[in-house]
Amino acid sequence: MANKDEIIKMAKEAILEFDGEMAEEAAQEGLKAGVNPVAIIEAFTSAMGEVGVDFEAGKLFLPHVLAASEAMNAGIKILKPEMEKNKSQIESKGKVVIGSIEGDIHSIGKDIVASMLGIAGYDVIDLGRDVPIKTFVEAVKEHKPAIIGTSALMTTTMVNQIQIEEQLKAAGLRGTVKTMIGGAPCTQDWADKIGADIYGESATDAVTKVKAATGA
Ligand code: B12
Repeated sequence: MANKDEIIKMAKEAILEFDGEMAEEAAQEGLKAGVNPVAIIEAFTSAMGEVGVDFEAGKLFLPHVLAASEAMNAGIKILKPEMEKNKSQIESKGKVVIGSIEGDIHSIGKDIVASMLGIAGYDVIDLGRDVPIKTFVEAVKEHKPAIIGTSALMTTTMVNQIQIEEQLKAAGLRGTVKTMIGGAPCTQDWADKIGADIYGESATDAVTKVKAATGA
């Protein structure tokens, strides 16, 4: 049986080689060997970061990025049910509405955050991707969540996070919910600038900060 280092290496290689079957195999081997699924997801994420760097440098093209993200999704699909088995059995710690912001179809990072918050015991309402600002506002009205999280992966869409702040204020809802932002171009500075309550750098960071914000 492969050991942890070999499995982590295989997980990274699978993404770098756009190989969904290898990603599934790494996930399966990892579960068999008792490797923490989060460590495997982190390996996928780090390789996806390398793919992004090569894409930016013009060494890879969009179909490569798509194939890498499909491979990552294939691996995560194997890990998810196993992670959900460890889901907190106690009653819900509160509601979190989450989605990729209007104009942004990137969803991998948001999906990881949503699933880790679910595993941590939150009732997560995932609105999907390219979610209109007004849909977020309506979801706050309907579900009354403790937190609303938006994911933005592009400098062109992160500006829409300002709209979340403004539209929630206009609807008189801003005081009822904490806003959380994340995604590669977002920073603590950006959160401070737009008045978002929480910035989460990663899914683990998001879980820690949501727990602190909800007193759970
Ligand atoms: C995969 C990918 C795609 C895939 C997305 C598949 C999918 N279903 O998500 C596809 C191929 C579809 C795609 C399309 C495009 N992409 Co793209 N893509 C990427 C890539 C390589 C990786 C993103 C990713 O999934 N990373 C892995 C995940 C796990 O990391 P993550 O998203 O950062 O998430 C973590 C944290 O940020 C955080 N987090 C994420 N969301 C949230 C939310 C909250 C609330 C919190 C607290 C935390 C949090 O936690 C996550 C887990 O730890 C990035 C490069 C990069 N370095 O980011 C480019 C990148 C984001 N894409 C880019 C571009 C330009 C595009 C396109 C416009 C390309 C085109 N010409 O069509 C289109 C976008 C169309 C649109 N309207 O959105 C640019 C954006 C540049 C910019 N303006 O800022 C990037 C940066 C690449 C580049 N360097 O040029 N892309």
